[in-house]
Amino acid sequence: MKTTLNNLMTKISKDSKIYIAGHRGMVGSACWRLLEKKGYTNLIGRTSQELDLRDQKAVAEFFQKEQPKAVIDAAAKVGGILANDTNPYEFLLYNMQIQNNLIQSAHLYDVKKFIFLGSTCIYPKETPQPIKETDLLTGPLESTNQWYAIAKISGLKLCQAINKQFGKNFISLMPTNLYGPGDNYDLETSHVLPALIRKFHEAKIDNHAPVKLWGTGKPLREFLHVDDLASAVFFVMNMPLKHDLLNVGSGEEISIADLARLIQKTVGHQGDILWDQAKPDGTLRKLSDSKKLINSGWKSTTPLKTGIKKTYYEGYKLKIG
Ligand code: GFB
Repeated sequence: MKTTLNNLMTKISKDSKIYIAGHRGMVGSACWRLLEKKGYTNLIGRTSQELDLRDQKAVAEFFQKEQPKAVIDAAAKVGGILANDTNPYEFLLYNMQIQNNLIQSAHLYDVKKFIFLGSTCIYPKETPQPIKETDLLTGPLESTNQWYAIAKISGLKLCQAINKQFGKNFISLMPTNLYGPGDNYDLETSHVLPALIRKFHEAKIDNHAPVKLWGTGKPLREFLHVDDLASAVFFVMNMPLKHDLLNVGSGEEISIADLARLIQKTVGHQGDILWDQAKPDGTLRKLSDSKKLINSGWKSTTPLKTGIKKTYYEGYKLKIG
């Protein structure tokens, strides 16, 4: 990365204007909470009604007026395996539109630090584990999420192009599967962890009815609490880094079947678990190698068991009342 001394020295201070794109989503709101707690006083956000991020002109006008010094790009069309598989058009197009508009405006209006968020599904389906940043584009993608992955790859490449050509400091973070407060509990579009919390909770209330889960239960996943991702964003925002693409993971891997048992126990469901093998498994393993970020000084602090308990009692149960 060709980063100028000027950009490396740029300090984001507590009164710097920081725009969090997607501030109402799970990731954006976690970043907002953390920055507010750390004493940052000039955070700005816009709802999708106030600013359509797919509208290039509106985004450019917003940047021209607001002149943020730093941007956290947590705005994206996201969803679980089925949503990805059934809406390829929206996952590819909307994500490219949103990120292109944000990245281009951030470049044109001289944003000093831009943090682009993606996911470890950008890496090839069959790749040595744990997955390193250098594994990018070394093989074919997983078919269910290739649309989202290609959008995110193009976003990180655009950030790298800006760094290379203009000496800027646009950093891409690729977190593993996230969960936590503000997650999506819609059973058709959600990721596995919130879906399982809801399924086990509802089945418990329904006299411990059997719970039907997707796939075989064999795939392995790595989960990261969203507050840990927010701490990585905060870390990266304040650090001059050599790298412009970094994985963010907990290093804690679990099979979907074991995750199901863990959530079942946390919720207190005592019925059977059934597997609907007509639903996709997705990639069989995607454990990230986050050594680059960890060696720079960041680490995750929420063990999965604790995070699930917190998400169930302080997130889901409060949400449903
Ligand atoms: O979290 P998830 O939807 O996404 O699914 P991916 C993970 C695994 O859980 C898959 C299984 O093997 C699913 O078959 N699973 C079992 C379930 N029961 C359920 C259920 O009720 N709901 C869901 N959703 N899954 C997504 C990508 O992949 O992860 C995105 O599609 C993104 O692009 C995101 O990268 C982080 O981990 O397979």
